[in-house]
Amino acid sequence: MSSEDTLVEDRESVSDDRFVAISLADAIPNNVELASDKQLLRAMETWRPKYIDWWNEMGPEGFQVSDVYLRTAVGVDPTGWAKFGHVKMPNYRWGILLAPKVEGRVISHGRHKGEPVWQDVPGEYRSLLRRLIVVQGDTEPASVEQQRYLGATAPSLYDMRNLFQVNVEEGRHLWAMVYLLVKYFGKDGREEAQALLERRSGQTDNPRILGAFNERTPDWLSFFMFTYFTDRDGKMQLAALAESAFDPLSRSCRFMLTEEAHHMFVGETGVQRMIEATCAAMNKAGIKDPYDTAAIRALGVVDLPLLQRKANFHMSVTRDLFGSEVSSNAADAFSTGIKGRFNEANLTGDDHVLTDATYKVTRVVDGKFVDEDVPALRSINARLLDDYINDCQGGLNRWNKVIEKAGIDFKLTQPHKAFNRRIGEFAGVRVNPAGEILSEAQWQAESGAWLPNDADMKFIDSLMKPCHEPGKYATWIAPPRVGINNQPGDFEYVKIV
Ligand code: BYC
Repeated sequence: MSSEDTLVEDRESVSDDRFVAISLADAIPNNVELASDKQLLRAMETWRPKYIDWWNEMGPEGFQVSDVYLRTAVGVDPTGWAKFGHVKMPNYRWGILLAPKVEGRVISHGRHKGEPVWQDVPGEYRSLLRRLIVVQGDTEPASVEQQRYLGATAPSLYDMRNLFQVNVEEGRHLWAMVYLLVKYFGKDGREEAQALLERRSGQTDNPRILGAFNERTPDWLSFFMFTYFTDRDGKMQLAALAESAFDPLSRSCRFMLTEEAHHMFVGETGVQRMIEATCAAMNKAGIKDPYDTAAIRALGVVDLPLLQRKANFHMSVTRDLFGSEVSSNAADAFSTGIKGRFNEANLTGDDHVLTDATYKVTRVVDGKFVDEDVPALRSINARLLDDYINDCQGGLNRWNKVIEKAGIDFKLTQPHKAFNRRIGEFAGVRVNPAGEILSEAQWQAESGAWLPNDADMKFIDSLMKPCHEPGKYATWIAPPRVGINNQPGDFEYVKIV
């Protein structure tokens, strides 16, 4: 039975109206009653072939005709929203999926707190809302573009499949934002939807909007770090947008968050499996010193200090994605109710309006770090960044447990908040991971010890050899504990054509 047959069977056996009304005759699966909204349907049908052209041009290079074991959303409730089956990526069922409507939902924060949420866009907030939706939407195709060459060097079919799963879901997240633009922003929205397919990650004349999404993702270490650290910015930003007074945005983001969780799982377990391979190889060879780089690299595994440098790079670049710590844009987004804080509706201890509240923001004053009380409204980005840094720590703790269990004396840490920053309070200040402010000369002399250096990149490049046989893994990464959807170890996740 093909995966498409399975989808038909599921739909027919389910009468729960929370399920996506998926019809294989429809090009666009959705739970927004697309068929009855002719204008929207027409706009989405016009956009869809352009999206497919973009996917074919900028999506995963070399594997578009291969059958990939993908998870496809077929409903939006927790019990049955996903089905697995081999699919060629261009045939993936991208669609428009919103989390179920919460009846009686009221605005959780800002000057409209307590009023009913909006089902349409208030005219006065139109451009602010559109800007945030465009920025969010822009990151999604950007990440697919950044990762498009990685299939060729995948360390296993399992990892290759996870890469492609992440890619198709980022594609679907673009659909989610395009739906909002096209449905609620008229001609401007349609133009923005088109522009989302035209910008290109890393291109000088028409780049993606945010810095980190123009960086290269040249190797699998970058991919795993990106999916752990940068997708976690996705989690934080989507969670903040899920608090939005604009209910369709909130519902879109709530469903996107369920997919984001898998991306962070790929990142966390990817890094963990690298650590496992390194520790096992070191122990087997009787190497105790994690800084015995030459000996460790000769074993075909990644030394732990290099993992730290890679993590430092991705953490610092991702922290820039939170914007300036002190920002009037962020204050506006909060006061209008368009974007909340992380977990806004459940926060206790303030009035959720924040007119008189303050928040401690770390700043550089006279060459020293000081924690200053800043109006809380203007510190919304600083607070989300602090929440993000806390949220990152869980994975580091779990990785460190693996290292400790292996008896190796090494600990992965988060660098100081100000390390290697280009946006916000710390742009233009040179700071080491320990949080000491440096001169430019000191930075130039020492930063190769804190960020991936040329020798590191050369070594990583030497490891990036494909391992595409079912059940086999590259030396530098341990196999996963369980297969996707409990498949056996030698399962052919990607049938390479
Ligand atoms: N690079 O007051 P400012 C994800 C711009 S990731 C370049 O400092 P604001 C995902 C800013 O746009 C989550 N430019 O900050 C993960 C503004 O420009 P305009 C993506 C930057 O506005 C993995 C100017 O500087 N979602 O989903 O408070 C894979 C001054 O802005 C940067 C969102 O980010 C930068 N790093 O906050 C796939 C949520 N930072 O408008 C997907 C939506 C700032 O003056 N976006 N600028 O021309 C937002 O909430 C806000 O736009 C930001 C910036 C938090 C990004």
